[in-house]
Amino acid sequence: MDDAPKRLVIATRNAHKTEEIREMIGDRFEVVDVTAFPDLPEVEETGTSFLENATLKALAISREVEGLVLSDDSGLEVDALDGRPGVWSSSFGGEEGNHAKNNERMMREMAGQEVRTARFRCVMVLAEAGEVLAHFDGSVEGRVLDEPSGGGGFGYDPLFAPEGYEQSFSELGAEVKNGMSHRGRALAKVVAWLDEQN
Ligand code: ITT
Repeated sequence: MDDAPKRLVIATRNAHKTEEIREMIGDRFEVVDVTAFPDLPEVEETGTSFLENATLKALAISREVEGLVLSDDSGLEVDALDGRPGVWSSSFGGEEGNHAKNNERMMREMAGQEVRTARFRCVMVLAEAGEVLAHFDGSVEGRVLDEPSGGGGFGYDPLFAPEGYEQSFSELGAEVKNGMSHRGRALAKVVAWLDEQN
């Protein structure tokens, strides 16, 4: 019998997402992301919802690589900003994937704002051979801090304190974050679903 872990391809170019998923999923899967396949096309995120974008990414990559593909579309919804940046979280500061600029704009827009509630959302889509198998979601409530704090994590982590905590996700560290995060919650559903199939 072949006991080698199955490969799970994460349809992302964000190494932080890959690392979090790898840490959380343990040794049942060999986790790789699209950076392991230099010839794969860039997937345009033209959707207006997390589910649409997660579906676009999962389908496009699963048409190109063998086996199970998992995508993650995620972002921060801020109540005082009417839910922005949401699906546009990654380019909020004007430059795709520039976390420093994203956080600068967040601080600017939230300066003096009393209502600071927000949530991270994550939608994951599992696909194989160009077909969606299932989708999953997770969210975590919290608030936007006045100033960034802590050096861990990525994206808006230095500015986001989950409900019940004074510290940001960056200060709390990977284990605490993964145990309650939008991504952790969505991934727990993915794992339960995969377990049911076996
Ligand atoms: P891929 O599309 O290649 O997966 P991406 O980073 O562009 O990578 P998204 O389009 O899903 O991914 O945008 C997610 C953005 O939302 C991300 O760049 C951060 O700005 C923010 N974000 C999502 N999850 C986060 C987390 O756990 N901590 C901090 N910020 C997060």
